[in-house]
Amino acid sequence: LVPVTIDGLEVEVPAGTTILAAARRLGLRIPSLCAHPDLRAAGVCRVCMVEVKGQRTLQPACTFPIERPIEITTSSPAIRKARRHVIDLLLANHYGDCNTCKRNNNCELQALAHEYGVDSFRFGTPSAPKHAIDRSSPSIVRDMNKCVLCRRCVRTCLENQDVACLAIQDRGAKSKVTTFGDKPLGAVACINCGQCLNRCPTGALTEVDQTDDLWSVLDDPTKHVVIQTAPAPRAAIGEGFGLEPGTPMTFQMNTAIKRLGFDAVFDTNFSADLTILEEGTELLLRLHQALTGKDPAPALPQLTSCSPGWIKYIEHFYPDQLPLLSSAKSPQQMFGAVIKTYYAKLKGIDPRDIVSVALMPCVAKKFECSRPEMNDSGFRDVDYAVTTRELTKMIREAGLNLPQLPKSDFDDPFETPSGSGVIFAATGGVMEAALRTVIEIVTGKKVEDFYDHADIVPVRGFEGVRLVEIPIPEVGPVPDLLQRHFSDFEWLKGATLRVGVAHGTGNARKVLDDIKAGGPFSTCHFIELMACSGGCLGGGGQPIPTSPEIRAKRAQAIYGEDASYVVRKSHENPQVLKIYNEFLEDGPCGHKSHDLLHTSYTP
Ligand code: HC1
Repeated sequence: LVPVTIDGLEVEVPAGTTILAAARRLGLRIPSLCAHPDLRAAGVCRVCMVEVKGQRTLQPACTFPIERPIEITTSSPAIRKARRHVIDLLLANHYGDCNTCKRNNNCELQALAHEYGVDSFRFGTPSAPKHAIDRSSPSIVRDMNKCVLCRRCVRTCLENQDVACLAIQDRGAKSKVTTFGDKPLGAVACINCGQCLNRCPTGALTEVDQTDDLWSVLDDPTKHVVIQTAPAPRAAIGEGFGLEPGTPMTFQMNTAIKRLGFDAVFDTNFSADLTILEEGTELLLRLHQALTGKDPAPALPQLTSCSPGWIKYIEHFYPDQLPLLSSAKSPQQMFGAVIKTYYAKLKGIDPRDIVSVALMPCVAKKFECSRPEMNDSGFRDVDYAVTTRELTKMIREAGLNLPQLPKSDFDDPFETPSGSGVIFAATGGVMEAALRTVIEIVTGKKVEDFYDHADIVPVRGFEGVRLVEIPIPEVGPVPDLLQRHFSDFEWLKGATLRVGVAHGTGNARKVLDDIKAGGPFSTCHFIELMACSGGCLGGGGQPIPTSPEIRAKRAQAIYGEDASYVVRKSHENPQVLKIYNEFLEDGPCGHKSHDLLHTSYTP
């Protein structure tokens, strides 16, 4: 450990620690635009300059490694002058009208300018935008007039997501963030995950905003407007109203949604549970084929298919591995198909008059619902996917203060919230939900007999990739729901399920390369892959900022909600059992569910 003194405070840090990190340990804040807790240091913005005793010039705190005892000053007239100068220069090149910017009051450049007392444009400011706004993507809007060249988006896309569709071009005054061949974002291999916009300090990258469209349909008395709410937004939306990350707002959000004028609010947990029944049955069918040696050899490991950014990633970069994907649609899309068929019939409403909205933590969901494969109800299954940030904006526009609203339940006929559905939001959650159901269905015993409180802790956590073994020590009788597919489970007795979990497509690449190379993941039976860091709770549509700490707090809220529910397993959700009884009569992976709830992807 190396002793270091920062502003008179002493701390010992491992050799190589940056000044910025050492200062954070002491609770000191050094401002920066290019540093981000999820990214490696770049040292490009020069806002974090500090004095290091013995050095003739100011040094960037984010890249200066502490190798020997040193003395640092983070605030002095020279430092303030230098930082102010950098901010003035950035503003001289920054055409962004704060009043109309999506990031107004949540912009790091604006906050810095305020902090350093900038009350005029010292070097002038552009009088007109220099760049056309790129609206070609179904998910993301790029306005390079607001870019500060911090390269957080470039590093996120390259280092975290392994997509590399953004890059820095040219040097000096000509420098800009661009795409391959300077093409529109919608024409390059972007996976729409929106992880870049979660780390953008300004309004250069934002989601495609559909709130005006939504207000229009809500104002149309001929439309029956319903919304399903994904598990992740409820753990984060409070942040937009000044609450601590991880303050659950599930039931206050239901009240807000009703007051906005929606006719019904449903929980995506219902269709997450439906997904588990479908995807779990598909897994058992593939395992049966593999373990009984039946031809043709099944596609294993089965890969989850609910994260649309991940789907686009495998389509772009590993098309030869597409057969490994589960054919189950995502919960968003399953619910959409159910709403315009089963629900429409139950309520006697013409599906043409139903507007099906999804509240998602994700900007790729906007792309997903526009895919040509997603019309199996005979209509577009989901009409709009809006983000947590868009709903926050609508709630504010309506003059509602979310934290002060009373609580209300979800609406029938999908009103039962479930624990397995809610944990979908955290990395490892889809796997845990699937295991709760598969273990109980196959062994005929309670999952609590094997794991305390049904918490399958080994698949939880935030490591980028995880591999876990789940023994199946005994088997029980085949439940009615699956008798169409299996006469017994003897073929699974004594087997060990090998499962994997990865989050962030950079980690997905590691898993896919490992499968190709015949490594440990190639021997897995089932792998959960999510495009975003931390799973959906770290999605591109969630409140900004994001960081490992914020995502951990959101995860706590998710697991807390799971523990609080009476129904914690997908196969025990009464609404799921009812829909198999009343509508999907031939059960999971039957003909009707195949037509409505499954799909296939082509390279
Ligand atoms: Fe997700 Fe999913 S968990 S993909 O992260 O399978 O977006 O929250 O809604 O569809 O349920 C997102 C979250 C979400 C789907 C579910």
